[in-house]
Amino acid sequence: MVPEISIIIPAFDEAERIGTSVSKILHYLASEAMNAEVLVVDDGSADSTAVVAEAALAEFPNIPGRVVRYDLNWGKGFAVRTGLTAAAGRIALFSDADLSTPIEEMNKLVDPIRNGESDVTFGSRALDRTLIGTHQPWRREQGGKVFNLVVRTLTGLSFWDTQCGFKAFEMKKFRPLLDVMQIDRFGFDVEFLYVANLRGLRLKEIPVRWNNDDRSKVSVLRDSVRMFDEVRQIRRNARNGAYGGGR
Ligand SMILES: Nc1nc2c(ncn2[C@@H]2O[C@H](COP(=O)(O)OP(=O)(O)O)[C@@H](O)[C@H]2O)c(=O)[nH]1
Ligand SMILES: [Mg+2]
Repeated sequence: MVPEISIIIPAFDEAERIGTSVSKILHYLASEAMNAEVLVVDDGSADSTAVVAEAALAEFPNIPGRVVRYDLNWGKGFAVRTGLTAAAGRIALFSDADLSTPIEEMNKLVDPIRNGESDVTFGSRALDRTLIGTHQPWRREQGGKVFNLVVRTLTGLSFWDTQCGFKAFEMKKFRPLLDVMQIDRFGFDVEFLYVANLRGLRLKEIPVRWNNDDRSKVSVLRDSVRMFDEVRQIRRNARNGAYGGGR
């Protein structure tokens, strides 16, 4: 049976968190009787991420699940694209391995795609800040606001939080766009939204619950410098026509 939904979890050195997260997702899918598959993409982890994920998936043999892995760490963007390419579902949703947005929120993203209102839906921490339980450290949260301001200025997109690790796609429309995506690390979310918007897909930013997990894998200094570079690269690519024509 073709799954309706593919859930993709990009994972880099997540041996500590991935087992619990996969279990939570599978319990939820089972309790809701959803027709879904789960794909963990091991982004070149040096730890036992793949083994732990496989063990957790094996506990629900009725839910299709697998680990896709490769040896080098290419970055979250590359990992998510790998998962989307392998996805069989009509709708694909990716979620961070720490489930900062609880999986119970998934229908908020999936329903507008199911009923044909939207093509890309994405979780947001900016539209309703009362939904944030545990906040990120102050510096990181402010950094996020600055980053989103830069994104709005440089790309012309009108969204408030492009970076939440919880996004869903109507795959018939989004799959062809994967070919032009070039950003491998944390700037990929911006590229996804930019290209989808340019190509006329219907995007919707949706407030979701969110809780910071302080075992963050993101290095504020190294990764934010890269992210700003990646946003500038998106602008260059757009100018050079790498993303295809407008509407
Ligand atoms: N840091 C990092 N995370 C990656 C990479 N590839 C995939 N990921 C995954 O991207 C997600 C985001 O990381 P996380 O630590 O939750 O970020 P934060 O909560 O925003 O600080 C997690 O599921 C990671 O396992 C990578 O190369 N670096
Ligand atoms: Mg996280």
